[in-house]
Amino acid sequence: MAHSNITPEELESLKRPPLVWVDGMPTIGPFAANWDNVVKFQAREEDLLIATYPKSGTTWVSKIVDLIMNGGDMEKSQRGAIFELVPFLESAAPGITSGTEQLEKMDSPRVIKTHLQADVLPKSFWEKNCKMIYVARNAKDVAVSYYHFYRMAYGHPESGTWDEYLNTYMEGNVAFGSWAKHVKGWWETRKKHKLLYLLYEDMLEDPRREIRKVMKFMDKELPEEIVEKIHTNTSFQAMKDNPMANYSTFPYMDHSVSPFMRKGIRGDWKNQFTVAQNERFDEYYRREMSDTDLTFRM
Ligand code: PPS
Repeated sequence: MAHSNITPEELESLKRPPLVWVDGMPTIGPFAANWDNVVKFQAREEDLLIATYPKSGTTWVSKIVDLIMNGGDMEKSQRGAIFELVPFLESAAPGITSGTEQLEKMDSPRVIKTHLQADVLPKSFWEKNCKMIYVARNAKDVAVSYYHFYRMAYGHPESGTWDEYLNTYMEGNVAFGSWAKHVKGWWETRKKHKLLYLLYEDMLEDPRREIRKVMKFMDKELPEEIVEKIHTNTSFQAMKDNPMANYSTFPYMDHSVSPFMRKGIRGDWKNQFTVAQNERFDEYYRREMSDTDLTFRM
C-alpha cells in the first residue's frame, strides 16, 4: 500500500504546508524532506518514465500504459490504485510510503510518474537511457484544473481566489514551477532522448490513435479489439467511476470540494477566465512561448 492509516487529527495538522524550493524548483513542502533520496534515485534500464506538468493527463496515460503492459487485461490493471501501480517518484508525506521507497521495492519493469522539470530529473534516468513519455496540456486548461486541484488537495498551499491563483501560476510560484519552462524543457529533451511527447488535446481528439502511438513506443503489438478495450476502460467516465483510477482512496484530498476526475475536457478555461484575465494571460503566453516551436490548441 502507498499509505498507512493516518488519523483525521494528524491529517488536519499536516494541511496546507508552504512550498519549498529544491534545485530552483518549487515543490510540495513535505516532498523536500525526501529530496536527497530523489536525487540519488537509481533508475533501471527497463523503467518507463511518465513525466508531466501537473493536471496534464498523467493519470490517464498511466492507466493506458498499465493496460498496455498487461495486454489490456482490466482485472490485472485493477490490482491496485493507480498511485500504487505507477509510483510518484518525488512524493513524500507523513503517513505515506514515499515514491522512492515504493519504487525500490518494486520489480521491473517499473512505470514511474514524475512532475519534475527535465533539468531536475535524477541523472540515473539519463544514464540508463530510460524510455520516457511526456504529456503536455494547454496552459489555460491546466491553470483551471490546477486551481481546483489546489483547493481539493491540501498538501498544497491555499489557492487564494482564482484571480490570485492565476497570478501565482503565471509567476511560476506553484508546485513544480512554471508551466512554460516545464513544457519547453521536455520538448527540447525529445531531440536527444527516447521520449514520446503527447498532447492531452490529441488524446481527447482521437484516443485510439494516441493509444496506438504509446503501444508502438513501448514495442507492444496488440490486436485492434484490445485497443478498443483499453479505450473503453480509460474513457473519462470509466476512470471517474473506477476507484482504482479516481484517487478516491488517496488521503490528502477532499473530493467534495472538487473531484479529482473533474471535467476531462478541452476549453473549460472559457468558463473561468474573465476577458481581462484572458488578455493578461495571452500577454504572458506570448512572452513565455516566443522562443519555441511548440504549439497548443486551447
Ligand atoms: S495529476 O494530479 O497532476 O496527476 O493530475 P493529472 O492526472 O495529470 O490530470 C488530471 C486532469 O486530467 C483529467 N483526466 C482525464 N481527462 C480525459 N480523459 C480521462 N480518461 C482523464 N483522466 C483524467 C482530469 O479530469 C483532470 O482534468 P480536469 O480539467 O481538472 O477535469
